[in-house]
Amino acid sequence: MKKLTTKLLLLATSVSILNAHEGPWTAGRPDGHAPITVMGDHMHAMGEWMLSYRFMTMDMEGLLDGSSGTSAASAVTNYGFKDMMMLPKEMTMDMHMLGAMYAISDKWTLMGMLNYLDNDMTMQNDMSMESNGLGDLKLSGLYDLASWDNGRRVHLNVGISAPTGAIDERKADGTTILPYGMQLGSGTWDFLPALTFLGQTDNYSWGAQVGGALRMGDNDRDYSLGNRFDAALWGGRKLSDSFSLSAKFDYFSQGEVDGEDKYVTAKPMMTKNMSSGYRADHQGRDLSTFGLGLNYYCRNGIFKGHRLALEWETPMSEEVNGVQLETDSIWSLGWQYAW
Ligand SMILES: [Cu+2]
Repeated sequence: MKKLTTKLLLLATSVSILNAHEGPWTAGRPDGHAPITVMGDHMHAMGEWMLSYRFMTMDMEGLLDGSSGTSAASAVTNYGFKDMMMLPKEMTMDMHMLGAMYAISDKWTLMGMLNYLDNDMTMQNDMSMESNGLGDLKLSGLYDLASWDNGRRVHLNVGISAPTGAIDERKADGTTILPYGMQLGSGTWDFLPALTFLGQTDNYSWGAQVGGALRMGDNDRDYSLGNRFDAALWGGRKLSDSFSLSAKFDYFSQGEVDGEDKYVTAKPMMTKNMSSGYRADHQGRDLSTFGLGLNYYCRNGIFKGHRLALEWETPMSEEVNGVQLETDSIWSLGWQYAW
């Protein structure tokens, strides 16, 4: 009888890990938020506010031609650049992101996000280009489609991105326009739809999000960035009341640039004959990454309710349009506080 009880207990334990917990999904635990790089993953209860700050740094180094590594010399031969001097060698993109959330009802949570970008690119001739400033302002509404008593829920994200980021950043000489990848915004109003699924058990949580960015029209420099598709799948393991670990798979696909910057059209010799950074068909890529994250949720004292999160992402597969820099790694650090 005792043996049977033990067996039943073991069975009940293993089932409870796989099965959902009693009651609805809750954000009030360390794995109650998705990995820090996922935006609009959770909703709030009516009247609740949240502020967040994220710092993200991405390193890119070496050239890819499609999905294979290539050299600057081969790129010159294959794509007819004048020489390899101005082809990219490495780049660092730093991003500071401020966010706010407010739930106007239990069905609708509003979200706003503004970025400050700092880009630094070195060319093959070891000269560098820099750009920094505000990025595009994103405003979204999150709508609760369904919530169940077993820890599952699904919500819709509908957002717009306003073209507040500059798209006429220039080299230090003040005349030559910087490549597409060094500009701070899209220059277009973008529609940002997404669908988010969440689930929770006693010790685990998981989620999936599919979404994208649809550019509406051309910007005032006569082009639009490629549309973007995003998909993310993540899982979290609650270690204690304050700590959790997460793993994430992320995929995005962004198309080529449509149209061409008017400076590039006017001065092809100084731009697209020199560097892939100015060629519309050498923009956009498919990238799959794997990420690991650590989350801390403060439960007591004066920092009660504050969250800290760290995530590291590394590419699993990458295919660029034309010749572009290869993504190396991405580190993200975030703080969030809800009240
Ligand atoms: Cu929030």
